[in-house]
Amino acid sequence: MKKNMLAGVALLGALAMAVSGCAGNTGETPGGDGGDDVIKVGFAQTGSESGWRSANTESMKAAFSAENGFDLIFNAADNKQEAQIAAVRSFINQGVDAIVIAPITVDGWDDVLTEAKDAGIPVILEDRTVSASEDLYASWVGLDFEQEGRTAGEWVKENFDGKGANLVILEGTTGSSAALDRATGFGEAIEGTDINVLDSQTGDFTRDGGKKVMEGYLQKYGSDIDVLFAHNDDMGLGALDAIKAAGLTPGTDIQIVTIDAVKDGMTALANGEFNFIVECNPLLGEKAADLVKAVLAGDTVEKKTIVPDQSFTQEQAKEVLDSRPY
Ligand code: GZL
Repeated sequence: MKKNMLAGVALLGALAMAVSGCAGNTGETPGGDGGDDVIKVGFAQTGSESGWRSANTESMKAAFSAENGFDLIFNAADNKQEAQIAAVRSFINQGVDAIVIAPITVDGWDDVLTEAKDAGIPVILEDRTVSASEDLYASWVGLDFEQEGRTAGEWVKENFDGKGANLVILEGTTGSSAALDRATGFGEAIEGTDINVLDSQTGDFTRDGGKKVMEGYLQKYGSDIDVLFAHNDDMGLGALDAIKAAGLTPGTDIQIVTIDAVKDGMTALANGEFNFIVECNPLLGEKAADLVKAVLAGDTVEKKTIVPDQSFTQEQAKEVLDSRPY
């Protein structure tokens, strides 16, 4: 009887450990050299809306690789925030060790970030950021979108102020920190100039969106448009098709300034179809992975890490095009 009771107690103990997830948990900090130390990470990407996004996804997958000690669960939300939030909830239910998010829009994150915090799962933001309280995420690594917009605006001011120039704008995804902050920086830079903003609408960071909105601008304003500011290369590349279809020459009849500096954008700049590009570095994977490991190890990390950007003229694009990493 006693023997059976002891066996029963041992079995219950083992079951209790298995249920609580302690089974096999040696109590070691995740992120060691394999086995139980593998760090299980859920990454909620925006989608695949642009060349920049593809480069960012590639960088993240390379950094969160098995050989780097990760088990990555990847989700691309097709640029729909509700799908992205659902993905984060799924990561929480799967009991991942950490969650990384490239939040499509700034608002709407408080509830699911609170759920992750209550579940004891740290969240790292990469690329864009959120309006939720900073205590709901461990850290953010991204770019200075306001400065990117300001740099683009300073170029427009330098080249068009005092000429009564007409400007149209292709905005990024509505409510995204990239679009909001770029608009703020750009607006500050051209304030007080005689540059006339004819129109500003979202093309959702996609080529198709940029083409469709630019077609509308050309129908409405035609050759009165002197300069286009596109919040990313892909919308600018879509606008090229519309400008050429209208019998106008991009880079000459309509000068174009964009943000990102992906290969296709830099090619358009080098061949004279674009006039100026402000870089937005998508290679954030290594920094995001380092942040995850540091947070899980209990290290103190910076709340914000800004990755530096640069800008390019047509001449500079010709020089660097073949050596560009993305
Ligand atoms: C910027 C990023 C933006 C890019 C677009 O960091 O969020 O989203 O500028 C991308 O190309 O779609």
